[in-house]
Amino acid sequence: MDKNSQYYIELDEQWGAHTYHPLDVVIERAQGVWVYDVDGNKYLDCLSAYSAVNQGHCNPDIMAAMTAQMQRVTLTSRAFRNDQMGVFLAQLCQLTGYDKALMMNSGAEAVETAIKITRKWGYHVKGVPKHTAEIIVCGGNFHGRTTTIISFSSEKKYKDDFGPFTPGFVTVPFGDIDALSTAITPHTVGFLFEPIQGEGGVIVPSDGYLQAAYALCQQHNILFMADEIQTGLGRTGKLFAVDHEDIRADVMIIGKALSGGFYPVSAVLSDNPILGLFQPGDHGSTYGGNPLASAVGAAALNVLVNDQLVEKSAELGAYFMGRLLRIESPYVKEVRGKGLLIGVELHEPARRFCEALQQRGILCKETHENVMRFAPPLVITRDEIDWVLGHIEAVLAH
Ligand code: IF1
Repeated sequence: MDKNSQYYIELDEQWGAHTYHPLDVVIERAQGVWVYDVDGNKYLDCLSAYSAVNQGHCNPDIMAAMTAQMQRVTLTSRAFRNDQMGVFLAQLCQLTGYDKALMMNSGAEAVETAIKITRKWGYHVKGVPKHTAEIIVCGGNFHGRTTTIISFSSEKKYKDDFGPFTPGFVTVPFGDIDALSTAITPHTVGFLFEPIQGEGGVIVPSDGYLQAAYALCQQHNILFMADEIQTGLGRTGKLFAVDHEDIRADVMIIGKALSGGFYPVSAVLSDNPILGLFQPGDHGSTYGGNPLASAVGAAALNVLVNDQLVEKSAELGAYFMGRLLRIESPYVKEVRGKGLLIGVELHEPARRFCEALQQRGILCKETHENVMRFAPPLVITRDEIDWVLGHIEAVLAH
């Protein structure tokens, strides 16, 4: 029997929990910016697995490092040491300018880790009374799916059926510096934010907001906690999106592209006075810091640097955005973003436009109902962007 898309879709629907409503495209292989489905169609991927495959699908350098390490040792657990983790952490810290890093697996785990270390810092360094720490978060945030993280989600769908919730979080509107200032109390230990809200609909705060928020945090001895799981590692045309405002997070959270899509690798970066507070037994993970993840992460960073993907993202992103801004379409409300993280907000639901692009060989996914998100792998070429733009223009024209 010829196994077409429908066959696999029915398997998913019967045997899997229905936590997603994906486009009906069943991918069987991918290379660089291109993905291929089981029906023989080819698509240019403008989602990049939510920015996890910044280095391009099945990047050959990362693949070589992964297959080599797989044949040596994959998992030791942290009960023993391995010869890969420290080498990778040194490389990561030297690239990013932090004293220390702690590896986790998923993005949500890294966010949880950041919350724990920030609370510990609050009790041990700032002197906040035990179990009264508050972390300020932003409306419209997306930081993951664990029970603590959804406790401060403002999205009903992510939260409503899953209480009781973890206390200790205060929500302010994203981009509103006065609201942030008002929310600060003697119990505030951290301010957790995404420099550009991805799930929120590619929301870019106004220039100067993050700098002002950083200044407030410094003034009140509050840790500035950047979730750059999606925006980090070149996606926005800088290594980190906070670099656009020349500020540095006290606690930096990364994931996704840290492995280039081969394997879940996330990390929390910080300095000795903060991350140095963790003591044996405070935190851990069976797979966190394993040699395979370390080898993959090291290769993923090498590709980012050697292939100058940060610079490419800045240059090609500016070009992509410039052309999108020139589209005259009755459907388009706003074009926004930085680097190759671009949102096109429409006056109506974006799904039918995404489906029209799929027909033309381009994969993208709507976010927040009305926003088309374009975030291709950073290895995309200008010719490929031109080709994508031709189709976007056509789809938005009528
Ligand atoms: C899903 C969104 C993107 C993230 C930020 C932490 C995490 C994510 C800023 C958690 C994850 C993903 C998860 C994926 C959809 C996706 C997403 F639309 F939901 F918001 F990328 F835009 N912080 N984002 O963006 O990382 O634990 O998943 O590794 O379906 O949940 P994770």
